Amino acid sequence: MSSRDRLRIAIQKSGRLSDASIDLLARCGLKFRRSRDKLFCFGETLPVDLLLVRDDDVPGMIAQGVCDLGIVGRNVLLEQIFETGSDRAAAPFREVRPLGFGHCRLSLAVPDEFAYSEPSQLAGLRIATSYPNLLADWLERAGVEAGVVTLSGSVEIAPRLGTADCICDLVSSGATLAANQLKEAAIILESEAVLAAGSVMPGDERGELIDMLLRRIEGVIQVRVSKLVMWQSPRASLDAITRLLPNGQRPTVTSIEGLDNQVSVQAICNDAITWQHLEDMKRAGARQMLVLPVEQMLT
Ligand code: PRT
Ligand code: ZN
Repeated sequence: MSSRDRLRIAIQKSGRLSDASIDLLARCGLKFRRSRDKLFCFGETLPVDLLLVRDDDVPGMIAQGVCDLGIVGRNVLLEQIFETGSDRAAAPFREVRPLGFGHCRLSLAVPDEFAYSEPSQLAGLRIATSYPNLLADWLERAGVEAGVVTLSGSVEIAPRLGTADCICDLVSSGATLAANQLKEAAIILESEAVLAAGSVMPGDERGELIDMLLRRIEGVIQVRVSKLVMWQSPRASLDAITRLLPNGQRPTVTSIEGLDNQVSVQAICNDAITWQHLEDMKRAGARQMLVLPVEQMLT
C-alpha cells in the first residue's frame, strides 16, 4: 500500500478533545505507535493514521485533502464553514456525526447588571468573540445590527477592559462567566465534538475503511449508554414492567423451573437507567434486578 492508501484522521494534539478522541478511536480497535510530541501517529492495527494538530487546523486538513476525517468541536467546524462563505451543503468539509463528548454552548453573555430579554437590546453594542462568523449569522437571523469585535482569546475580560459591552464565547459549567461578573443570555450554538469529513467520500479502500469506522463508532457510542437489564417477576406483570424501561428493546423471557407464574427476563436498554427506573420496576413487581454494562455491540 502506498502511504495515501491509508486513511488519515486529524485530531487535536493537546487540549480538551485530545484524550477523548484517542480513547474513542482505541475503543474502535485502532492502536497507534504513539509519540505525542510528533505530528504523526502510525496505525498498527488498521491502515489508519493520525495527524495531531491544533483544533482550528482540523477542517483545513480535510479541505486540503491531507486528512480524510477529523475530530473537532462543532463550533470550530461551523465557524470555518461560514468563513469559507459557502452554505453548509457547498462547504469543503461537513459534520458526519456527533461524538458525545466535549459538550459546550456558544453563548451570548452580558454583564450581571444587564437586564437582557431579547436580541434587539444588542443593537449598536460591541460584542467580543472568537466566533465572528457564527455570531454575525445569529445577529443577522435576529435582525440586529451590532458591532462584532474579534478576539483570539481572553474574550471574557473584554467588558471589564471596556473593549466590548458583552461577549459571545463557549460555556460549559458557567464558572468562567460567573468569575467575570457575566451571565449567559442566549445560546447561539449547542456544540460537542463531531466527526468531520470532506464533502466527497473517497471511493477507494479508504471509503470502505470510513464505513467500517463509522459502524464501530456507532457501536462504541451506543454501548456507553446501553445496559443489559435482568430481573424476575410474575408473568402477569411483564408488560407493565417492560413499559418502564427507557428505550428498551423487546425482552427475552425465560421460565423458571418449579415456579409456574414467574419469569426471568432480560432486555437491552438504549437509554440511561436510573435508580428511579429500578424503584418503579420494583413497585410494578420486578425482583432480583441486575443492570449490566455492555462491552461491545454490533447490530
Ligand atoms: O491549542 P488548540 O487550538 O488545539 O486548542 P484550543 O485552546 O483552541 O481549544 P480547547 O482545547 O480549549 O477546546 C477545544 C474544544 O473543546 C472547543 O472547540 C470546544 O468544542 C470544546 N469545549 C468544551 C470547550 C469547552 N468545553 C470550554 N469550556 N472549549 C473551551 N472552553 C472554555 C471557554 O472558552 C471558556 O474560556 O472554557 C471556558 C468556559 O468554561 P466554563 O466551564 O467555566 O463555563
Ligand atoms: Zn484552537
